[in-house]
Amino acid sequence: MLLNVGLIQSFYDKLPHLNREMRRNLGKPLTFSEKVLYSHLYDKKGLRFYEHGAEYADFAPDRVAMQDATAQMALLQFMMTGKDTSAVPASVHCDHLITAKTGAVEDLRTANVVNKEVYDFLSSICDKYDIDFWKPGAGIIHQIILENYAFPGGMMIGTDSHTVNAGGLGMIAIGVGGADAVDVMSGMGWELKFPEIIGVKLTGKLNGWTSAKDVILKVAGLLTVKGGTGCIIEYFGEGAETLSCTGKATICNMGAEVGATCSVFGYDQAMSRYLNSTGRTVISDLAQGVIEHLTADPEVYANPEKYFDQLLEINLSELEPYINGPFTPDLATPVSQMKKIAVQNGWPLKVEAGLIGSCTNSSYEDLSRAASVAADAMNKNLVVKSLFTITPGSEQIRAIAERDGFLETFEKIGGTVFANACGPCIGQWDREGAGKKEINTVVHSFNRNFAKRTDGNPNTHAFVASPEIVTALAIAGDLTFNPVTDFLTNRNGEKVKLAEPAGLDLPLKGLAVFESGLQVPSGDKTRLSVKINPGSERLQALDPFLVWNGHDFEGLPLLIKVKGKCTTDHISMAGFWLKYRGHLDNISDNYMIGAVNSFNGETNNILNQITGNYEPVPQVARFYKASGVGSIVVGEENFGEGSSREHAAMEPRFLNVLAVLVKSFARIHETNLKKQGVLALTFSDRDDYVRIRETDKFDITGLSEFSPRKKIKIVVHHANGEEETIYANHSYNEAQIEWFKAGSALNLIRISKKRS
Ligand code: MIC
Ligand code: SF4
Repeated sequence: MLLNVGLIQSFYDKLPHLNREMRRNLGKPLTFSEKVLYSHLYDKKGLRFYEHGAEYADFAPDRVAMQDATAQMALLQFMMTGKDTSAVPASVHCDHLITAKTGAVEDLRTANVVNKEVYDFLSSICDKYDIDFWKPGAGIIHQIILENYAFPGGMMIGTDSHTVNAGGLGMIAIGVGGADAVDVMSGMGWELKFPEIIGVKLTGKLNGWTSAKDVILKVAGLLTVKGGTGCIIEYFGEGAETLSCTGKATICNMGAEVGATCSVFGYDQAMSRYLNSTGRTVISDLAQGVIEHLTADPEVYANPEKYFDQLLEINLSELEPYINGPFTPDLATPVSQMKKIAVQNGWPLKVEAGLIGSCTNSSYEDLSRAASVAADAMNKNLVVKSLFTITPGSEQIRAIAERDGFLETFEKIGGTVFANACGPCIGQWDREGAGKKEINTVVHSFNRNFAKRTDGNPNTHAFVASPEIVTALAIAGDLTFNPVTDFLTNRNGEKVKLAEPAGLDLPLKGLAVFESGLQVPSGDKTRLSVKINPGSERLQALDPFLVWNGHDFEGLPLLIKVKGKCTTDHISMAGFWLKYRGHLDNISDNYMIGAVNSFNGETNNILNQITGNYEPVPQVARFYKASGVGSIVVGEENFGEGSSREHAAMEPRFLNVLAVLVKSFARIHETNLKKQGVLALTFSDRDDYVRIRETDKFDITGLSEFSPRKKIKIVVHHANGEEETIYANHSYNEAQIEWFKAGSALNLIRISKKRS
């Protein structure tokens, strides 16, 4: 048991009193999300109502989670604070840096060699700051958290956007940038705009080919990639209670794809069963004792339209399986419509590969259901038409899947089991032939399907579906196959139909015996030192960013005006570049290389206003920086959607991009920009986007009067001598303006540390 039971017990002991006080002071029944948020306010004195979607509040999360690709920068920043231990329990997970190629054993061996320097750094720094360190091969951060650390009613932040997965176990778990993790590990309050709360009422019961994944695929279609921005999605209703805990986690996991701050389910018996089956009966017993405080007040679920800021309803009995994509997770198509829609859009119909697993879908239920489909295909003498791969979420689940025969079944139909890691989900798939950039289709059970994300090939059309649907499509080799109605032809030329998937939500035989891969802090600080080789390609100690000089920004050339979707994958690509996540200078060479220049429709080819040449974005940014010139980036909607990676904000800061002006931001990226000291602005009139020309220069004025809610005046100088004045909005509060002035939020912590 890794959890500190004493801490959880004392939190639960206080809950009844706290909830009574909240209800009295707020004068209304509370949603479950509100209960968790209010019970984690940094300062609980004078508890009062916070206006949803408007007021900032400071929170005290119970724990922090980090994965290897973001932990490097988070901990490099933490080192700069001069603290000697993390103020809250924290963990680091080595999962993102393992490339999937041949199979688990070989790929892990390679990763341990190739990433040795980074793993050594992380292991030593975790030891120094009392952080749990999960070695490569132990599993994917979110699966390990669900299996070991999550608890109902708790609050946590993590340096990965899918931290939200823990909502499946009743936790408010939020994805953040590393600088936010530094705040919490330094013992400071963690600031968040108090979210709006979307209620999703689930009725009915899943059946046949439909699974929990289809709930969120449907929600993604309804809300779109930005519909959840600034919101918590709270699921409830009799349908919610029929879902397994891991199914709930899948739904919460992909809430990141609609931009939601997080998603959550109130505590129920499915969660209790999951806690018991993962060796945490003591927690489920404690939770049972405060059960009414780990869900919303009854009035809320009885009259949801009165208490939620927005309400959706989904009948699970009528829900169809969905396939979402390509290139965006909110393009939702019911399986029955795929024939028509795929042909209409000219999507490649042949499925080249089916990939299951990932942090989103590698539960016992997922693997058992997918294995039942695979076994059925074998029994019916079907040939599997596509490549088929499995990435288990953790060593625990892998060992159970092996013990219970699922892996053998997958291997028998030709599947390859990859290491317990992110692998193909984050471009860490060394796919044969991907370099040829052929137009092709793959189907996976992961969560994101942005261009290039799976195998680095921009022409790979990636579709997201449940593991059982992915398995069926891999068997059929056809995107338009509908297992609910369609037949396949087997080796004997007979027409056969796949049986509906069957599985169990939890293993009957309980936990498997396995090597967890956890390194707990030794506690012996005297012999610990964290070394960074000054000549390293992969790690670089950080230099503080410069303090704002007190002057307006004048004559900033436009670096790039981005057209259309600009996710963090476009801003700071993963895959190959993951290896530079601990080296700000080196990784800055990927800045914006995936973004489309609105003036020529090309990627990584922009005008250098000084030389007049067209060059790659990082080259032009470095040229401006070397010439002592700052620059500005312009973009469209939901800018910075997707990942929590703060490299997407640190790189522009490092390259002297002083402002980012867009139509709208995704939450985590906007905060990351603010924290790193880049001005994050939105067009007051979004139509002003069209006024921006390739050769423009910008004056950002009135910065000495920079204040909350006050628009910022920008003078745009066109090359022909004309100028136009436009206005920008921002969402900075007083404290965040101080981050800007100090050069970064971290600079403020360092200053206060020096003073104390
Ligand atoms: C992702 O799914 O995009 C990642 C890779 O897990 C990222 C984190 C990262 O970029 O390191 C995320 O979701 O935050
Ligand atoms: Fe890893 Fe993919 Fe999950 Fe991100 S979404 S944590 S890359 S498995």
